[in-house]
Amino acid sequence: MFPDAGPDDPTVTAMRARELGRKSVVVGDRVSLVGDISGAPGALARIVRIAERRSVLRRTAEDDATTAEGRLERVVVANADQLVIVSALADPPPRTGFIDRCLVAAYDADIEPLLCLTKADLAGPEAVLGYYTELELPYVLIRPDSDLAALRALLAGRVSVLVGHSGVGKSTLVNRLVPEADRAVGTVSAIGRGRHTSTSAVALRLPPQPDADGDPGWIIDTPGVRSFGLAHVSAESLLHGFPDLVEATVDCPANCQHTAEEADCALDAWVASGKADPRRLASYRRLLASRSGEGDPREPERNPGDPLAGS
Ligand SMILES: Nc1nc2c(ncn2[C@@H]2O[C@H](COP(=O)(O)OP(=O)(O)OP(=O)(O)O)[C@@H](O)[C@H]2O)c(=O)[nH]1
Ligand SMILES: [Mg+2]
Repeated sequence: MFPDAGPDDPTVTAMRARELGRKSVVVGDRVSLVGDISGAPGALARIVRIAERRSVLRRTAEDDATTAEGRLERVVVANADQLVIVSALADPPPRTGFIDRCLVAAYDADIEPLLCLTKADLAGPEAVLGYYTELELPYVLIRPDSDLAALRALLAGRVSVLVGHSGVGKSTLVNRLVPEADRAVGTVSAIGRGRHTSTSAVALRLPPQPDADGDPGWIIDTPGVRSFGLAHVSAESLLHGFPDLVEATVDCPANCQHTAEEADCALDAWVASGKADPRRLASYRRLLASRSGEGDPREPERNPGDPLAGS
């Protein structure tokens, strides 16, 4: 991918060269090519080098750090500047636990988060936004007829990656932003059981806007994920996804694990005095528990208070 290439530069088909060894190329990687880079039909170039990655967004396949499968770490995309966390306000219902996990992944990877609430024609955003009032989390509301100018402005000049459950409307949004993208869109089925419409990540150049100068940016559509596993993130780094809580921990005793069992964890007093939402502390502790194999593995991203599936 060439963020600095112009819209008229050719699209080149390339394969990995053998000298790359076991290194995998992921969406967003900037690479060096040799061979036929004309972009002519049938032309094939070779990828001989992967540039150092500016950021790496990872997720663990499942959240169980105690099994080999659970520790299987996947690079979702390289070099993203912004993580667009896409959550529908209904059908499927929003999961604040999922959003919390994405925030942890974003802060861990040093990628800026943007909350994108879709299907605003079906339900209001108050409950979700109320949960995040303490965070200065930028957000956009999307409905089928909404103007996308504000979103385009937030996407301009950077590489943004969309993540979210299957059926929340990622590809629908990409098709609106990039009309020629022609991403397949599906019908919503029960979370976890349904077929995922998109099966691979694709980076697309956003079209230039008549009223804006400069690079309109890139958008990366990804397949829906059931849960955003964080087994690769250290317990200490988990806290960075909770900037509304992190300040309190300076008053914790040495080696405090911040679990509900810690008698002197300063986080309890912090929420008791109204400095943060108790639901955020509960979500953080559920995340901690899920990493040690406790908690409900079927719905790791659902927090109490989130709507039930199908409602
Ligand atoms: N009512 C309403 N429906 C929407 C909206 N955005 C998307 N949809 C519908 O939601 C369904 C799923 O949309 P997709 O764009 O395929 O969802 P996705 O996130 O790409 O799903 P995966 O590729 O499986 O991860 C489609 O039937 C869309 O028409 C919206 O803002 N409002
Ligand atoms: Mg899709």
